[in-house]
Order: sequence, then structure tokens, then C-alpha cells
Amino acid sequence: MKRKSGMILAGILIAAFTLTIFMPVSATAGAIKLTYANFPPAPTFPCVQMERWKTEVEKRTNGAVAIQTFPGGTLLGAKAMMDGVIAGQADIGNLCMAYQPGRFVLTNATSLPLGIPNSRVGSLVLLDVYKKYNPKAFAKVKVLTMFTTAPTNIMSKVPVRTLKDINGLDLRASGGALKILGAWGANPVGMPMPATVEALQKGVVKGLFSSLEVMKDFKFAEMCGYVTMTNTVIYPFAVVMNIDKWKALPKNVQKVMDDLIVEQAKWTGNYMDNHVKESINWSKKTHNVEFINLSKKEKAKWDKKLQFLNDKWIADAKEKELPAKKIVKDIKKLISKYDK
Ligand code: DTR
Repeated sequence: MKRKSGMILAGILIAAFTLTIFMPVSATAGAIKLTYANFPPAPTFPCVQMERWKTEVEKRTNGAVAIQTFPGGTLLGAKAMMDGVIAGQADIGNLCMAYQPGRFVLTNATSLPLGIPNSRVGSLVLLDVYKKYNPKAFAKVKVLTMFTTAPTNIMSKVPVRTLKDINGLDLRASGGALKILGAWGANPVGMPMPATVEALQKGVVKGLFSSLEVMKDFKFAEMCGYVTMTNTVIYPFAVVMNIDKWKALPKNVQKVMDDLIVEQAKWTGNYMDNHVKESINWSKKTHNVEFINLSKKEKAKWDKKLQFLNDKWIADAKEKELPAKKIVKDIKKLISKYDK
């Protein structure tokens, strides 16, 4: 009898031990509450990836973590994101590095015209560059993931078929992309994406330069009847967390989030690439948008005008004591590594 109850007790202990080891995270449901700020409206890709990350974290922590998401700039706006997270106004925030180009010099090298072909490749390249060079710009936060848009193209109210057509045209962009528009002779107007809707409606700008999923997500196809395919550069993004909040998390929750860093970058890249295709088809079908492909000869002229940008970035970054040439070389190598 004694032996039997001893065995039962041992069995219970083993079962309890196994459960503790193999349960990914065990805590009271929703005990850890986190806020996550985002600047564009809920249906856009930065928010779609945010909801996916929230779902995965909540699932993988068995509900121990509960994340409250704030799309549409309701907690922090586009340019306030990084400082807002550092100050703890939001625990987590999603930012577009192009909106503060001087602050994210190193990682913004991925937005040089180096031939990133899509969002999946861009996202993996960006993460690797971040990991290798560990830029000071992110020293005060925990990076939860990074990703990029698909390459940018011109969406406009008037057709742009040649460099003559773009000359003097008011086009909206942000960060390094402004220099690209300037090099082509356009009149570049800088503003974050959410402000673009009104600028287009009021006629402050005649078009924009961004990845094409916005034709559907912001309904820009209603106003921009033309798209000129330039497939130029990507915009890099980061999701960052307040460092004290990160340090206060239990180790097993940190592990769930660390395991998601690369996975989330890939997921977002794939989502973006597929969604761009959908958006192109939708724009053609629903709004009869004309997609203009530049001839090889014309495209070569456009590309030639951008060559100085890489040299200029290298010169500026060198002044900031960054290993500029090496960074550019690494980005090129990483593009061919992931573009297979
Ligand atoms: N291309 C950048 C970033 C960007 C692309 N799509 C979206 C959607 C929502 C917010 C930002 C972005 C830009 O033009 O701002």
C-alpha cells in the first residue's frame, strides 16, 4: 500500500515536472499587459503584421501576455514612434525609418538603389544588416522585428511615360526616396503616408512614390489613374519595445518574442509581396488604372540619374564614422544570398 501511494506521488511529481518544462509559458491569463502603437490605419500592412504578431504572442504564451493594439496613430504618430516607445508612452511601436532619415542612417542604407527585388528579400537583408552592425540608433530599445516594403513605384493623376513627364511634377515621398524623385526632376514633397490621403485629395500633390499595396489599402487607385513601374527602392521599418518593459518580461516570454524576430520579418515580406499583386489586379479591374512599363532604353536613363546616391550615402556615412563601403557591399551580397 505504502509502495503504491509512493509510486502515485512520484507519478504526479513527474507529470508536474514535465508540464512545467514543456508548457511554453505558464502564468495567469493576461497577467502581462502590453500596448502596441502603430501610425497608419488598421487595414494597411504595418497593422496587419502587428495583429499577426499579437495573435502569435498571445497564443504562444498561452494567454499569459495580452497585447492591446493602437492603429491609426491613436497612441503615437508616425514621427513620434521611437521617442514615444523610449519614454514608455507605448510599450511597443512600429516605425518607418524613412520618416527620420538622419536618425537611422545605417539601416537606411537598405533604401539605396541597390536592387532589392521584393519585400521578402528586403526584410531578411535589413534584419541581417541590423544584427551585424548593431546600430546605435536602436541602443535604447529592444528590436522585435524589422521588415521592408516592396519596391516603390510612381502613382499619379497624370501619366508619366518619360523623364519629361515627371519634370516639375509634385510627388509625395519620404526620406531617401525624396532625393530619387528630385534626381528625376520631380518636385518632391515630404510627408508620412497617413498625411498623403488629404494631400492628394486637395491637390497639394499630383501623386506619390511608394509600394503599390497602397493603391488598394488607401484607395489611391480612386485618385491615381496611372502607375509608372520603376521598381526603385524599399522603405525599411522596425518594431521596437521599451527596454525596461523588455527586461521585466519573464525569460520564457522573451524567448517567444525572440523566436518571432526572423519569422515575423519573413511573414511580413511574404504578406506584402502577395498583397502588392492583389492590389495591382484590383486597381486594374476596379479602377481601370493604367500600368506604364518604361522601355529598356528609357529605364536606363532613369537608373543612370540615381547612381550618385550610393556614393553620396557612402561619403555622408563615412563622415559619421560608419564602415560605409562595407555596409553597401554587405547589402549587395545579402541581396544575392536571399534572392534565390
Ligand atoms: N513607402 C513608405 C512606407 C509605406 C508603404 N506602405 C505603407 C502603408 C502604410 C504606412 C506606410 C507605408 C511610405 O511611402 O511612407
